[in-house]
Amino acid sequence: MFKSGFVTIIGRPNVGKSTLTNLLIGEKLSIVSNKPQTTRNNIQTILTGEDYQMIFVDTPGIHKPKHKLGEYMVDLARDSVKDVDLVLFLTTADVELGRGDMYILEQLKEMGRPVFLVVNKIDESNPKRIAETLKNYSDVYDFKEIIPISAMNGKNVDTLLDLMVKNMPEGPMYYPKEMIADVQERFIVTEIIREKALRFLKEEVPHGIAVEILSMKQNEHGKYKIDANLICEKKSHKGIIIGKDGTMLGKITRYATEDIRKFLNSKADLKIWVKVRKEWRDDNNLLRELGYKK
Ligand SMILES: Nc1nc2c(ncn2[C@@H]2O[C@H](COP(=O)(O)OP(=O)(O)OP(=O)(O)O)[C@@H](O)[C@H]2O)c(=O)[nH]1
Ligand SMILES: [Mg+2]
Repeated sequence: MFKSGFVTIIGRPNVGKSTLTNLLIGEKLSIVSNKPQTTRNNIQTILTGEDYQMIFVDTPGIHKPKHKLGEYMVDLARDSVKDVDLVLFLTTADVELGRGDMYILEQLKEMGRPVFLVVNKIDESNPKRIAETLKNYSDVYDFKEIIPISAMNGKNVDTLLDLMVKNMPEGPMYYPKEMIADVQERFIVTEIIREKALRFLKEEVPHGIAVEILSMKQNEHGKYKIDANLICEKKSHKGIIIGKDGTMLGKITRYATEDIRKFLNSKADLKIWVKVRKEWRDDNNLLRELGYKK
């Protein structure tokens, strides 16, 4: 019997949803950073085994939105639990069961789908804390399974995968078996650039950043030429992003180019221009242009 289905991964920002998604498919398609609110779109990846196919949906972290971009992100995450076969509710081994988590659990209760509690980052916690966390959560929700994991070192991820397959209904192969994602190359390239900006910039600057690909073409030798805008919210941010003598922008460009080459498996030339668009995170037209609006 062939099994298949959709699995959505939700939770607070920064708990490791994208790290887990990448680990499950064995390829880095979702960007990861140590700053909350890294993921802004629902990202579909596909894992096909001998007798199953699962489509994972990595979602933006659920938080209290402060602008229209945030509202869009939280709506996406919330909508992602509709019509799925299984929900992975990801959290970390904090003894505190916060209001953010409670809010998500309330929503899950209403939709009545099977939910696994996945407690991530056990590598940086101790057994006592982990045990307390598992208890606190199972006191407030009737989870189908409870699995402590580390998406960083892979601990227990095999067990998680087995349990997910076990819970998939009988179903068809939705995508060709060699396909690992339902996203465009262009999208991944913008995300790689944004990831480097998130990594190297500090405080509020990285959160106000968006990336727009102006052109992406391959020449006759197969080399990619990519021009991109890095959009920020303030003139003062522009200065920080460019850095003294262009060092910061140089660094972002260099690291992004390296990952883009690996991802496209081809040579690539990347040029980035920094643009200021005041309050783009609250501007419906700009949000739409940047792919952050339905
Ligand atoms: N120690 C440890 N760190 C982890 C683990 N999983 C993820 N991280 C780190 O946690 C941070 C956040 O990871 P992400 O995968 O971006 O988290 P996310 O839930 O997708 O975050 P948002 O997209 O902002 O909602 C990164 O610095 C990861 O390297 C883990 O199992 N152990
Ligand atoms: Mg993420």
